[in-house]
Amino acid sequence: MTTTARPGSAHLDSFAYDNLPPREQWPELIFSLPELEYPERLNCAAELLDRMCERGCAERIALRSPAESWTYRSLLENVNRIARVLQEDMHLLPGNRVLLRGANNPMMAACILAVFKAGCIAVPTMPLLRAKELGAILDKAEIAAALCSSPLRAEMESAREAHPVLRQVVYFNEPGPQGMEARMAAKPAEFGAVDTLAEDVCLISFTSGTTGMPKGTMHFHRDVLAICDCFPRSVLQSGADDIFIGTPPLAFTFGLGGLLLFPLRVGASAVLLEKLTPETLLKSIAEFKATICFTAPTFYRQMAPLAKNFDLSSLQKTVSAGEALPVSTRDAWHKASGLVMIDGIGATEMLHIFISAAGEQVRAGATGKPIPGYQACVLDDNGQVAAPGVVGRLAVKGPTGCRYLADERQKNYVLNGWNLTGDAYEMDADGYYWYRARSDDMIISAGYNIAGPEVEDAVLRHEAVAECAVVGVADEERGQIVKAYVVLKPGMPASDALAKDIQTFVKNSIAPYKYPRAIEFRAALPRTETGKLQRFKLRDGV
Ligand code: 3UK
Repeated sequence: MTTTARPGSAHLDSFAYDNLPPREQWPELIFSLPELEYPERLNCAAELLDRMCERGCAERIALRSPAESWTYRSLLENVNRIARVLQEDMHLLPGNRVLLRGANNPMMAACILAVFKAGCIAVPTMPLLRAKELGAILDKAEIAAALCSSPLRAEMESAREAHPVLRQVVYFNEPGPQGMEARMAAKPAEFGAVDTLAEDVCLISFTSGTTGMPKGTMHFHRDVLAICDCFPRSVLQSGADDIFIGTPPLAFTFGLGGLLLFPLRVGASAVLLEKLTPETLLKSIAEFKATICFTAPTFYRQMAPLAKNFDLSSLQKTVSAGEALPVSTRDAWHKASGLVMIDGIGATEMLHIFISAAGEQVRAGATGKPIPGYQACVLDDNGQVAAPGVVGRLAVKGPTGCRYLADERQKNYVLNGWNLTGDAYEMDADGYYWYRARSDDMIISAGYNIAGPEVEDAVLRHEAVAECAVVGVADEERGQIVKAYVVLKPGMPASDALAKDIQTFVKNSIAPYKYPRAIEFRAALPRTETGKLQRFKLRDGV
């Protein structure tokens, strides 16, 4: 092990420093709000736990699950005990990476925070990943230690067999004598946070990349707090009395922020639930009297027709992210719940949401404006700032930004200090940002540029349609044609006549050249664990 970490760093293992992109390839970082002025030394877990307890939150509920409620004090004590297990039993050093595996539950949350507090680097992974995918992450981030929730043991063990780099695994939610809970019981409840630099890496989040090797995005202690001090303060305006709920896994930064970091930052509470369906999420909102919900657009779409069966009177704010929010879904949710959806675009590279709007500021169809602390622009093909109304590449910067772990693709994401998210966007004269498509999802048919999501929104308005994905498929005459994959509502039989009817319906609502020349009915659409449509699979005919 080398010690080339930067002077003052708490990292005794310099892996993160050795594998950050060179400084000149980082995006520009801007700290334009007073709340973003952090001290040079900062441990984000100490800020979220010790400081909150000192400020009088100790007896408030931090985490809830169907089985238990943890106060801030009990969360702090459990985190301290786990941090001791990391240091004293597992002999981990600051800077070591720790793989984390588990569904959303209080122990998973505590393990992530304990890794931060011990100055190690958390590498949370999506619960559904298989041994092969885990192996790629273990090798890439050189991970020698893992904390894994007991139900995920089988896949963890096969990854371990194939990847000797992983030397130790401790299981949590595990009754056995070697399990985390038994080890914790033998530890005192105090632990002094490792005195990290604000710029010491504490989190490596792997993207759910659709193609190629997954990319590890590296984030600092400061970044973890910066996302809490941006979107939740200015747009969401959450406070200590809020009860957060939702579906995204804690291993996805959308969930890590929305269901753990944001609530802790303000002394609020988070409901952590495993394996939610639209129905059980609605039921849980009613049961836990949740006030803020985070999930993906398709979940809201599926919840809308069921909402009337539940008491959602506690619910005040709903956040949609992960993919574009079709206006038809925004409308359906508004009709069902009375709530104006807060759409927000975020990215693993940026850690969380950077363009959004709430309440009166919302313009249906637009994602919103850059949130305070972030700047955005649209770049044309020459890398110049495009005029309002011109579709181009979305570029953003703020206090957080892309730093890939040893990856050539850093140069594709960061250009002249801007983060390029890979999205085609348009800014209007009022500064609102309108999502068009993923840049590589734009369809070019007979010379026309067509954005799939716009066609999807038009198809989704048809009364027989439950879900829809639109892609370009190769066509000799037109280069590409627009093809819609459609899931029908229950009880709607597929037929050629219905396909024709949907085509006519779309032609009547948007420019006719955009209508889907081909329609295929499917029982379901391919999606990632985070609810994103996998359009590439449809293009490849899977
Ligand atoms: C797309 C959206 C339109 C967009 C994420 C909130 O999704 C998150 O991170 P990922 O790395 O994907 C990033 C890409 O997803 N996208 C996300 N939100 C929207 N497109 N409208 C939206 N509202 O293509 C973006 O580049 O998986 C979302 C918070 C944290 C996150 N990591």
